[in-house]
Formats: sequence, C-alpha cells, structure tokens
Amino acid sequence: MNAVKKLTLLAALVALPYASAVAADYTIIIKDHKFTPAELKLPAGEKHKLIVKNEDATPEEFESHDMKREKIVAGNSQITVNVGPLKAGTYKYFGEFNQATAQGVIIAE
Ligand SMILES: [Cu+2]
Repeated sequence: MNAVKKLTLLAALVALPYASAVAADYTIIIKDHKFTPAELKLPAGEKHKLIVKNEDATPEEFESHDMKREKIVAGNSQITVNVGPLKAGTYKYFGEFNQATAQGVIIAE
C-alpha cells in the first residue's frame, strides 16, 4: 500500500469516532396543526438538528419543556432547533398555538 493510501486510511480511522458525533438532521412537518412524525426516534448522547417545517399558513410555536426549547415558526416557513445531546428517554414537545392537536414525542435511545 503506497504512502498516500496509508495516510488516507489513517485519516479515516482518526475521524471515525467524530463522524458519529456529527449532528444528524431530522425533519418534523406541521400540517393541519399536527406534527409528522408524531413520534421521532433518534440516537441518545448526540447533538441533533430538528428542521421544523410549517406547511400551514398560520404561525406555530414549537415548544418543549423537556428539551427546554421554545421557538416560533411562521406560516409556510421553517426553523432549525438544535437539541441534545439527550439522555436516553422520552421528550414531549407541542405546538403552543394548537395544543389540542399539535403534540409529539422524541425518543432518544
Ligand atoms: Cu411558549
């Protein structure tokens, strides 16, 4: 194996542990004042980006006491909510403006 290949392999091996810690993005859609998926599973112990896409014309407030997050998303737009690293467990979130229907959970495992 030539020197370049050896160095490339070495770099890949060194980067490997960090690769798994890189934030993974998850998309949550708001439509008709409901979240889809209403249940989202993601790896515990890592940071994640939640992309909350509001497909309704009216604004919503993405809120989670469990994850200590609260952010307004305007109608027909999207926001990014950074969460974690979360311990394994269940984290509720809701749409403050439509709490009767806009309910969801994140399961970190
Ligand atoms: Cu609020």
